[in-house]
Amino acid sequence: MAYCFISDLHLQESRPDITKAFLDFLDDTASKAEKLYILGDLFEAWIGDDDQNNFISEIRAALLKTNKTTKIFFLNGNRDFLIGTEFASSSGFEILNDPTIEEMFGNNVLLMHGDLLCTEDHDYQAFRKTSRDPKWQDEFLNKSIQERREIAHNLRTISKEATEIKKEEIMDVSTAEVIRIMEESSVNLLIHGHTHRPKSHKIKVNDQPAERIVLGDWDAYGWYIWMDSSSCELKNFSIS
Ligand SMILES: [Mn+2]
Repeated sequence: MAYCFISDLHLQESRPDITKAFLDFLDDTASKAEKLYILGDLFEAWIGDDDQNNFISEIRAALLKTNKTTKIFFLNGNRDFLIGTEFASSSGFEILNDPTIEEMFGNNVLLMHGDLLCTEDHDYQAFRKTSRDPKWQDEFLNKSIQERREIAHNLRTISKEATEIKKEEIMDVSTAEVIRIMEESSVNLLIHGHTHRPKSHKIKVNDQPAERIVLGDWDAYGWYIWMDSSSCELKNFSIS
């Protein structure tokens, strides 16, 4: 028995190399696991489950196929926070809350996208709070697809400009917040993505040895974690 974890693929039509790597990964690797956890930012952008095209249909078909061998879980990232139950149920996966605690091989594991850990980024946390409000989401989703596309594009431009002037530390997780939430959740393993800084960090939580494993974004390399009863390893493979 094994579990597989990925995040931050940022799938988009303009990167067919990453889409192909993902489809191959589902067939060759993820389908051999009992469970696949997609920890957010599967897509570069998402403006609602009703915005459909051939590209999205291809991904949905691949997820449905994988779902025959592997149970798939997803938690929303900051790019695809609008993926909802319609796309989830038609693609054969289940949406988890962020954060989620799951028992895995006798151990409690904390799963997050990772954006909640970036507590130093006050502007982003304020936007996150607004955009996760059901009322804001209803209003947004009731706009025409064209209007939503324009708003999403403008938000992206503003966010890009803000990101360029933010300090590196602000864009990373707050170590204090990592310890706080791990202690509060009584876990010794945290798995997340978002920061695009793939690495396994040995830390201490409640004076006990603990680990925080950060998944990488898919670009020149694809990143995943493979967990079984005896090990939990961050792995990568070349895409281009
Ligand atoms: Mn993210």
